[in-house]
Amino acid sequence: MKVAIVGATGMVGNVMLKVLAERNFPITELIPVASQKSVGKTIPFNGKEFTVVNLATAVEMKPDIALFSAGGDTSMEWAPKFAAAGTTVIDNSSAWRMDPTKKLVVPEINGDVLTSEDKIIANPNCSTIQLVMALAPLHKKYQMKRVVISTYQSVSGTGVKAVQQLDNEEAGVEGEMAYPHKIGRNALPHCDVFLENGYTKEEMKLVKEPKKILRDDTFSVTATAVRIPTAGGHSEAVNVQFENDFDLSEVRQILSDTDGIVVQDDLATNLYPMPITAHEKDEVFVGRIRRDESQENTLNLWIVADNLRKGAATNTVQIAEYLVAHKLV
Ligand code: 2RA
Repeated sequence: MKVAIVGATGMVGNVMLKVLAERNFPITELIPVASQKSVGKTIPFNGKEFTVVNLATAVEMKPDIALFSAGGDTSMEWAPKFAAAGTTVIDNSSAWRMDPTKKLVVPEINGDVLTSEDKIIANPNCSTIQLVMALAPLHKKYQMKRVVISTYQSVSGTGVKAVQQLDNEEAGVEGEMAYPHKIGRNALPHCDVFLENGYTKEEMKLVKEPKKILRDDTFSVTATAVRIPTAGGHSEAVNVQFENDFDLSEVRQILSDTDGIVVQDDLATNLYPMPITAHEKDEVFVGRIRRDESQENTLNLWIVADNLRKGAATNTVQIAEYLVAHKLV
């Protein structure tokens, strides 16, 4: 399999390379793609060195699959060019996610929507992936009615500049600001840009993407996305009301039995998910499972995952694995 990594020198691109190697994805040729300033550099992969090329050259090399993490503008311009050359694109940006002609996929949930005709496939937003991984099996059993989410998102979701801002603040040195305010010992209710309705783009991703992935728009969602000074992953406090009542022990069992989910929930030993314990893992961790005593049929959950792995690179590679396993590429 000839595989291009568009954005190979970025944070998610680097994690993609790590995950591809860890999972022994069947790569015969790697095509690292980056901006002109990186062209000609080499990137190590599976004991070999591969030379970085620009986008136009990568299209001409006709990769079988191109994993994109290079921003929405690059995806909008270049994904169709790769697709026209016969490449299957799996894109991490928000560019194609809500396009009705494109699939938005978490393989464990809706991999079955994929066909060999899909040449541009959207990887959901990181905070969406961890949310639906936990909610999908519960929705199937109890039918969601309304979901209220508060996120606590790592600076790594913003990118290198944001991680550098936090490092600089902690080191007491001046540097470029990724955020409008200091992030150290702070919390910013501001992930991505504000929209006309007062929500941020990040919050509207949480409102819209789960309905497409779960193929059901009968439930409602509201969200508040908050940036906090952590590095290891995104956390979410989730309050979900179902149409039907549930049994807490059955909820735990359903989650424990779900591939990709790890329940960490033992108050006697202070066991609950945390970014520092989710860091560099591919599972989605669920804890603080308890009934909301203020409203019928309603559950509170705490969900944590590494936003660069299952939230981005690993889910992307899992989509590629699904395509290969089902002979769709
Ligand atoms: C964030 N989910 O955390 C967005 C993009 N990675 O900023």
